[in-house]
Amino acid sequence: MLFIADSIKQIYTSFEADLLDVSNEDQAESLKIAYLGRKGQVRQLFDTLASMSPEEKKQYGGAINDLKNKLQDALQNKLNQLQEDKSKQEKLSFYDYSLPGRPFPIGHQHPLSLIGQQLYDTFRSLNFTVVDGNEIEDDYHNFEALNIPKWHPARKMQDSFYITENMLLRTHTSTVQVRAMEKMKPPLRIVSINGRCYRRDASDATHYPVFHQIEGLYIDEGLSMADLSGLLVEMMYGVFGREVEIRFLPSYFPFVEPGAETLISCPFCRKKGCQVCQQSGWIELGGSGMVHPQVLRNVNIDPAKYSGFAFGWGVDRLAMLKYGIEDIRMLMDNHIHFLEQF
Ligand code: 2NM
Repeated sequence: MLFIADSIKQIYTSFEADLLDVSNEDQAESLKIAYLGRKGQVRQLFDTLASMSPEEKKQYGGAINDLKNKLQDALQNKLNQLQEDKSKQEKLSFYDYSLPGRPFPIGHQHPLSLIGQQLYDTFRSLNFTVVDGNEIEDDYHNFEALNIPKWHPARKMQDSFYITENMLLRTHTSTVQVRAMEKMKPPLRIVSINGRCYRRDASDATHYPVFHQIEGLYIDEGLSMADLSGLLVEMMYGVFGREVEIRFLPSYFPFVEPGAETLISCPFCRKKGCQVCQQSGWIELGGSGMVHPQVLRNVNIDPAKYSGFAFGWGVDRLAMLKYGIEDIRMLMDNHIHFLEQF
């Protein structure tokens, strides 16, 4: 009765091959009829049992039964899989995956932050300590310590917003330098970047009651304006990516001596003359100078031993120059279409 064992194997292999071709429920049904139906191949095997002895019936009946169960299970798995594929297909046609996605809104850095980052990188690379301080200050740190007593005419030029008689919105970030010098022993290298300052100015395209300063301070033995000049060149390289020249025009600030209005050669035309520098080849960016001995004494630094330089420049002005922004108020208005350009 070996032929029954062979038939079982044969039927199973051909079933497996046929099952691979089944790709829908109708085909699965035909396959079921062909193998497991009333006249199917498995049924026919069962029929051959009729003429067998009881032992043979026992032996082969079980084997045929196993075959039947295997085929039924395989068919059921196939049907389940077809069902699953069908519902996936339905979902796919509900969502159109070929449509372009909705753009994910990514924020933009404010131009002041961009310049601030460039300045930060430069000064960190030069081993400066980055410091900041309060926007609300007392009269002493904003004026007195910086050699600007109550009666001094410089106070007129830096009219402030007062909170009380003694407390005000800082008019510059020199307050930060004063507080740092009170705490730290020289030699010291500090910078405050993008510090908000306030002055009672009428606003126009180049003035606004709120502006931002970068102020640096370097105190050590034997420093001079030449060191200051070199640092400013480096600072401008960080922002414009170009080597500029520095020009000092003698000027007066109560907290420095000598003091200078400080200009750079125009990074756009390299001194040939253009719209940005108004054909002059030079652009004024702020003030600088050697820290006044009285300011050093005010913070207990011996001016006989140490000297230092400081500068205070406008970050708003740098941002306007670099990005061609014509009105300083654009930096404060928070108009989304303006900010999205950066
Ligand atoms: C400027 C111009 C020149 C300055 C001086 C100091 C301090 F505190 F060290 F004395 N900080 N910043 C300074 C010097 C600021 O702004 C136009």
